Amino acid sequence: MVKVQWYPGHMEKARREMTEKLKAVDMIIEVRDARIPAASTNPMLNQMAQGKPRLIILSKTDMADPVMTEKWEKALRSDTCECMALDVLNDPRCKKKIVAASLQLMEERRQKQRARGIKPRAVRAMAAGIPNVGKSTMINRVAGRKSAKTEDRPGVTRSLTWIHADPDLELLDTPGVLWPKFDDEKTGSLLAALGSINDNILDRKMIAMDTIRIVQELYPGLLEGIYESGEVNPNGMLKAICSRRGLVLAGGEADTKRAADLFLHELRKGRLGKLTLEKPDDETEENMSE
Ligand SMILES: Nc1nc2c(ncn2[C@@H]2O[C@H](COP(=O)(O)OP(=O)(O)OP(=O)(O)O)[C@@H](O)[C@H]2O)c(=O)[nH]1
Ligand SMILES: [Mg+2]
Repeated sequence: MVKVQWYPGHMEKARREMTEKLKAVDMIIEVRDARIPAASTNPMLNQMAQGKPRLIILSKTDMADPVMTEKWEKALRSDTCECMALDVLNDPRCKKKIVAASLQLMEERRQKQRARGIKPRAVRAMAAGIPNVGKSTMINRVAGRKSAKTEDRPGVTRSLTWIHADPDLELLDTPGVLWPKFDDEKTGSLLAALGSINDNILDRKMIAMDTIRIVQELYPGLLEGIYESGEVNPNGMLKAICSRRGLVLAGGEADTKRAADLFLHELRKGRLGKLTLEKPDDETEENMSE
């Protein structure tokens, strides 16, 4: 697997500002990509959040494997953590669900305030997560207007901004933040494959090959069917893409670099089907003991 890392100065700056702002925050809304629910969590966030109630939103569920999404939702839920999978872009019930879940997580404290005759103020939640998972899109959905800038590339949001999204919920938009060293190379490859790492610094052919291997393992036969290839290794798959899509260099040689870009593009846009590239731990263990 190829080794990737992306931790530019603006992320370290954002991390510091987020730590500072957390004092004024009641809870965290952590947005993760439903297609990679483990790789898309930032371990630094756990240290920063220090036991604040958390709502995990698995975004982009419209492109994830529904069976796996349900398993992940269950696996990630705990006493202090609610988890919901959402198509943040299209689900019309987004706002209602997110506001209700946030109020629910803060209910105990709000109840105590009411008992003391205090009218609870709006819940203040920090939207946090790695780049390009849909934090700003989620905020816009709750606000019902385009308050935060969104774009399909990592590193769009650059400053921390409070948005009065709902009378009951104020949301702090934050820049996507990664961490200085990924635990393993697979995490880096998955983050790169789904567009959370700046493409310009990547060896995209290596990323594509790593990802082809992962997809072949989890969804045997899928790519072979789509690209009409036999059972081939990742480089063979890139060559099959070249011949299906007519990607040839001047000398007639297969243009595997372009095939890699095309593959990553189709994967990111969900055109290869609803795929989830990681299984919850217990699933993996089950498989191992079989
Ligand atoms: N299909 C689909 N696309 C989504 C969903 N949520 C977000 N997107 C898209 O993902 C891209 C990134 O969304 P943003 O809201 O800018 O992501 P972000 O987490 O704020 O990114 P940074 O500010 O760069 O950290 C945009 O092109 C969105 O339209 C979703 O649930 N489904
Ligand atoms: Mg953003």
